[in-house]
Amino acid sequence: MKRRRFIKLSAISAAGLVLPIQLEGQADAAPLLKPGTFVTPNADFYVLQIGDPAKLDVNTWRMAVIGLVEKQQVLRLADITAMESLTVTRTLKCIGDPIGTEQMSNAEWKGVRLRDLLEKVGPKPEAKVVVFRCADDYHTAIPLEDAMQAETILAYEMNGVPLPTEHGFPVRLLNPGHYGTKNPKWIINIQLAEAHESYWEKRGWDPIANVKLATMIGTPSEGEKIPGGKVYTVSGAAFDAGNHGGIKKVEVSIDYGETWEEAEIWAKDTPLAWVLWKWEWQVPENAEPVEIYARATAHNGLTQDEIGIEADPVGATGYHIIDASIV
Ligand SMILES: Nc1nc2c(c(=O)[nH]1)N[C@H]1C(S)=C(S)[C@@H](COP(=O)(O)O)O[C@H]1N2
Ligand SMILES: [Mo]
Repeated sequence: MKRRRFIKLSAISAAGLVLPIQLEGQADAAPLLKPGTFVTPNADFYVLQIGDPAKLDVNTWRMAVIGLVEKQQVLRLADITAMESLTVTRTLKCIGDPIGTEQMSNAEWKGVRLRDLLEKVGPKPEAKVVVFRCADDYHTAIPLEDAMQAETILAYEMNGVPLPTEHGFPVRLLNPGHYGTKNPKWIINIQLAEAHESYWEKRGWDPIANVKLATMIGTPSEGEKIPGGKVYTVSGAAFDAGNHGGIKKVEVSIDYGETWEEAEIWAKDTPLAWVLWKWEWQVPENAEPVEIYARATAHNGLTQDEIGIEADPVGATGYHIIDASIV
């Protein structure tokens, strides 16, 4: 029995319009892997914010660390780059991203541990959250406990170059396990406080914003015509941001979820980065419509559910399903 998708894809994301990705019909072209590279080039990395990207001058940029601290500080970029640095691979994903769309990208980032900075200012015992205020008037807060984790990073380089303007130059936060909303760009002020209601929380979105287990299918694309009788590479990405222990396996179904075939994971790093997967499908000869499902299982045993929820307000879940046809 042909089952239809349960997820209503919403057209508007948390932070702007999600434009449908238009791909050319690939009937004649050789199937490609999508995403095709583990690290997304900066030019292809998704960009989302409440307004225009802020253009900041590094000579005048200062970042104040204030609030419930023993000793407030004002830093220049050179003060931050002089600190002990580390390089990490991190995937960012938008909370407003409907299942299967492409507000998800992966990069190599260089920066410093936020906790090294917080130790310099000395949080007072009453401090419970760290508030980030940004040059575009965006603001968000994270629990102090999260801020003190070794994986929470203030990044100033992306794929080997200074953060591009659109991605937060000169400094942004990388907050492991959390959707994009908790990864502020163009930071100009860090304040330790008892509580804070962030920009998107005021508009009804989840204040915690933990990334959900999700899988996207990159090839084929919606409506694609797949030549019968040949091998076709179904491919995509899966990500849980480490919230369920990382991705253990990805499976594909072409019979509405009756049976599942395990895909090959061809690129991975720590659970804080996506995994890329592919499955070689021997396409039947008969011309007919086909639905392709994909789901992931995490190391803690959680497998994605067919019945999903829309992105608003906690992030979308469910299978990504592609309607295509064998021709
Ligand atoms: N200053 C600022 N930071 C922000 C936002 C914003 O509107 N302003 N949007 C957030 C959201 S919703 C997402 S999904 C990510 C996107 O990061 P990227 O544009 O580098 O991919 O930035 C986050 N950080
Ligand atoms: Mo987002």
